[in-house]
Amino acid sequence: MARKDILAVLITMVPCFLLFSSTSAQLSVDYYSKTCPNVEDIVRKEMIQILSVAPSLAAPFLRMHFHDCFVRGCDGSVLLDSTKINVAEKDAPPNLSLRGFGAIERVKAKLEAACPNTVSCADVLALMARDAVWLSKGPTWQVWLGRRDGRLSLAGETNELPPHQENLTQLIQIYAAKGLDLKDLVVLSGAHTIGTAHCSTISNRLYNFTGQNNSNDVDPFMDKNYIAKLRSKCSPTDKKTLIEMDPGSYKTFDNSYFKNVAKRRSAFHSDWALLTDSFTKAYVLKHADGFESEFFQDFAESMIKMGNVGVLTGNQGEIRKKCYIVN
Ligand code: HEM
Ligand SMILES: *[C@@H]1O[C@H](CO)[C@@H](O)[C@H](O)[C@H]1NC(C)=O
Ligand SMILES: *[C@@H]1O[C@H](CO)[C@@H](O)[C@H](O)[C@H]1NC(C)=O
Ligand SMILES: *[C@@H]1O[C@H](CO)[C@@H](O)[C@H](O)[C@H]1NC(C)=O
Ligand SMILES: CC(=O)N[C@H]1CO[C@H](CO)[C@@H](O)[C@@H]1O
Repeated sequence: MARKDILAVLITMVPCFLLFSSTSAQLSVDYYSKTCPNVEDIVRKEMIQILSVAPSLAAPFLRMHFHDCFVRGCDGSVLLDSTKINVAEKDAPPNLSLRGFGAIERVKAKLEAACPNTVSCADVLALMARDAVWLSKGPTWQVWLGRRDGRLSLAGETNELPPHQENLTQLIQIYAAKGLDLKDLVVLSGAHTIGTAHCSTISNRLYNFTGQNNSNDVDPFMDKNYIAKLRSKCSPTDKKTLIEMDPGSYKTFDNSYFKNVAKRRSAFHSDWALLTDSFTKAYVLKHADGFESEFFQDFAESMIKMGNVGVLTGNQGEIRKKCYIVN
């Protein structure tokens, strides 16, 4: 299916989300049509420029939107800096590897110049994540807008993010707590078709899976050749080196994540775990074998759903002037 057709399908599907998703009731696709009609053009133009200079930021923007939505809802709390009296989400261990905060401030500043005090940081991030996927040759979708920014960010709450060592039972519970189902879990995991991970994140799978810290203590569910390949890149104590999560096409949003998972060549135990349930396994195997346009359509749907998690609307929260600090 051509990309234009996918877009058409998405637009015709959009009303279903209104009917079935109560949290989306106050978001709308034309939220800024009167107050900031060029919002999408401004974000897209900036994104094209940012990614032409720093292409590796596409994946971090997508991941940042996910981290925002899973902690306190999509309210921009991930963007707030710590203060003298508070440690923010940004400074919690799961955020060690988040990048691109400066670029988000630049896009927000452009929007403040065009339409002051109007577009929330939470919406800016949702738009940037969408454009990051599109510019990585993935699908696009209509972003529902009208999120307001929260005023609180607590490092401790990042424990609501899914840990990469988890088995499926726990991942399902973590997603369910956000109103996301088994299909969203397998589909959104496909985001790992772009981006990188730190050696330190995966070193336990390579050297210390059960805590014995010896050369045989590997994750038994990872392909042996792939373990050897990763070990050649990552020493046991390496904290800096990055590995491509989808080797060879980590800059392209495609369905190769599912090929990797099917071959037990995925970065995380949580990716492998998708093979331990009959529904998610069937999804992985089907999409390892093609059906990219169906994955693209599913990804767009699940991203819209994730973008609705715990949003602030109406008079809740505020519209931040700068994303790193409350007004
Ligand atoms: C089962 C749930 C998930 C787990 C356990 C998980 C875990 C992780 C971890 C540990 C990293 C690498 C961090 C590092 O070492 O630098 C990562 C990277 C990434 N994740 Fe996830 N993730 C999950 C779901 C998602 C979702 C839902 C999205 C987006 C929709 C996403 C998007 C990304 C992206 C794009 C990267 C690459 C970031 C970069 O290149 O800097 N992940 N994830
Ligand atoms: C998943 O992990 C939990 C806690 O570690 C454990 O109780 C459960 O049995 C595990 N489930 C599977 C299928 O391994
Ligand atoms: C190995 O794993 C154990 C248990 O998870 C952990 O306590 C220990 O710090 C790890 N050792 C290394 C060198 O990472
Ligand atoms: C783990 O093993 C490596 C050698 O494989 C060693 O250098 C390191 O000190 C060990 N770490 C711990 C905590 O035992
Ligand atoms: C604990 C820690 O390393 N926190 C980091 C979180 O991310 C920000 C922005 O990249 C870093 O400045 C912090 O050091």
